[in-house]
Amino acid sequence: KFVSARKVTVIRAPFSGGQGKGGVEDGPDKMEEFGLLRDIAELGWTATVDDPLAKFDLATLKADPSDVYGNCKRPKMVSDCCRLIFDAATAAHENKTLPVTVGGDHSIGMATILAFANAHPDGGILWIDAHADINTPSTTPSGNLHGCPVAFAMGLEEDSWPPHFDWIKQVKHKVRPDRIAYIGLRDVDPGEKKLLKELGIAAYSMYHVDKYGINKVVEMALQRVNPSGNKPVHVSYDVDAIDPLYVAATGTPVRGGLSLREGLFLVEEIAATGNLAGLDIVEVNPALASTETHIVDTVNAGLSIARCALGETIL
Ligand code: 5AB
Ligand code: MN
Ligand code: MN
Ligand code: MN
Repeated sequence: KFVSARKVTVIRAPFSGGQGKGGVEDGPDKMEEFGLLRDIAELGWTATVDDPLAKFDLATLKADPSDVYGNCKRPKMVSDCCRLIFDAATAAHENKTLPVTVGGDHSIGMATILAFANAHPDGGILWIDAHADINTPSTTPSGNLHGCPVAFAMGLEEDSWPPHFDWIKQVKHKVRPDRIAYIGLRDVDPGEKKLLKELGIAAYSMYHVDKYGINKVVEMALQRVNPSGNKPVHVSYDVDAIDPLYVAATGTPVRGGLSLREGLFLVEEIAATGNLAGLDIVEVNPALASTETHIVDTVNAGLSIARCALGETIL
């Protein structure tokens, strides 16, 4: 269909410039150490690995104190890296492979969902997260660009953008507000709430998961972003959507999240539609664990998300 014969492109995104904490750049290495490529192969997929940021010295770029614009932190680093990830994801779509982008912080989501929307203008996006990540440079309370990727990919409030992001303005098909839905929200900033309301974006918070159950929520979300049921779907999965009981090693944990099973069920459901055409797994930060168990649990949750997305079923 949208992806030919079980081919994935694993896009490594060992990137941490979208937020201040160190360690999230080790996400791809840890996921690979725990068997990401083995698991992909065991499920019958052929993987090509792309490492678009390999040419950068990311630690030096992150330490550059001059890379600020207004209150936005590291706009040049985020933009330069996202542009390369956008190109890698675009190539993966052109080759009819399934891009699986492994972060790294969630700022790289601007690149992957923009590439998806541009390659599949009629596709739908699910953003699985405790946070809405739709702050603009004028609403961001932290200046951390991992809280802003959805706004950039939608082209919201372009006048407030650091000029580094001008390249996004040239991308033909942006993310449409009626083609993205959230699941798992529980920490949304005031400016974000206003944008979600104004734009009429489908947002299923933990309140809705409690009220309707995860099965109904996934069904409603898919209905919103893919009403015909036959268009491609991209899943941008921030592991902090899952409760910190199961996923402790992440930068911005918020209690009261999805259970591990709810978090995996929703990917199993999307995989079962046969429409999955893009996946991000982000915000695994092995350095933020206080015990070895935290690292093992968090990385294994990331791997389980990947396996469920690629069609693993319990029976
Ligand atoms: B994450 C916050 N909304 O903008 C902000 O982990 C948190 O990619 C953003 O979802 C969290 O700084 C970004 C307060
Ligand atoms: Mn594609
Ligand atoms: Mn988050
Ligand atoms: Mn996020």
